[in-house]
Amino acid sequence: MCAERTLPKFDSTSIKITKEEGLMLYEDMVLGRLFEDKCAEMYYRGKMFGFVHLYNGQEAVSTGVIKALRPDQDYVCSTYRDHVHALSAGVPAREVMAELFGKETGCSKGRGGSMHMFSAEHKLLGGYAFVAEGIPVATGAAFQSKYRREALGDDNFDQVSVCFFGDGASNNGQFFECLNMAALWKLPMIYVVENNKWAIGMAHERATSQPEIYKKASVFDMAGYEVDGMDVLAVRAVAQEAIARARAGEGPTLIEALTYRFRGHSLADPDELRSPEEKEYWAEKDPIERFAKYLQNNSLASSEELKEIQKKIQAEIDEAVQFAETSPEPSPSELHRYIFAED
Ligand SMILES: Cc1ncc(C[n+]2csc(CCOP(=O)(O)OP(=O)(O)O)c2C)c(N)n1
Repeated sequence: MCAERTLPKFDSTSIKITKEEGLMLYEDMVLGRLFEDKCAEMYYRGKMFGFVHLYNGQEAVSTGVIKALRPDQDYVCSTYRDHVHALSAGVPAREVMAELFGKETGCSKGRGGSMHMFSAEHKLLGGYAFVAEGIPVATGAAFQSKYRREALGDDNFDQVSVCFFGDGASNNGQFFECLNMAALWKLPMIYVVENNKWAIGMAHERATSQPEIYKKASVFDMAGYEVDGMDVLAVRAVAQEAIARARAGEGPTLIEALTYRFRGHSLADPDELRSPEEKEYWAEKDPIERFAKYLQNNSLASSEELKEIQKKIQAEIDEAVQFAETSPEPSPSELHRYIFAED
């Protein structure tokens, strides 16, 4: 088992959330979890093709960050582990499921599949299969927001861009190049590294000279924070601070969220390299169960209300599967649509 880092202390009594906010955060995490449990079931029933990477265990990061953004205005950029980011960004579950089924009604019109969720409407810049590939894309989006606002004087462009990626991506050259540019130009950018300790079967500590990724921000004179990625309120608090900094023109932030994926790297991974003790240690930190306890202990929700939410979400997911199953395949006559190359 890898050595565990001491997590930064977060005093949840120091913040106040309303019942409405609490239920919204809970619902989003439950949606991510139940949606992906259904994905696993559908994958093993042969309904999906290629690699499918699930996000189980990391939900507090997606919810904590994305639900602090302005919906449909701020940009979100993801990786191949992108279903839950898409859901948090507001892409309807049925469109994400249909994309996984390769159907025309999917958010990328069935052309992308699991690793390439995209939605212009919801400002989702895409899932990307190459490790670190989204980092320059999101940095470019942040550059255009700043350029339109400052050079062209368009006040509507006080957007923030958020880029999610894994610990493995933080050793890629694009990470360093983009952080440098974002800091130099004070871009409204938030880099969220989801340190789940593993890059497929490579333990983070074995691959990285400085495993505390947030510290790399200081080299660029950038704000860098580590946060307990299993605590949605802690993630939300650090995200809100970073968003305010970005909107105020004070530049980018690197957030390192310490988290864990509860399943193998992809649904094709037998997950034999991580020890049972390590998996159990992290399973006990389940972010959804933890937040459910918080809501009940603070009289923000009863267990019946939480069960109702689970039931409602399960119905939404069942409907999404029905929609995906009955949707048409993309037509072969449209094979050349949505590509850049010309004959
Ligand atoms: C440029 C590139 N190199 C290698 C791969 C193969 N690969 C796919 S996922 C992965 C591990 C990435 O781990 P991490 O960034 O920590 O993200 P996580 O899977 O933990 O979410 C690798 C090496 C790839 N997709 N792209």
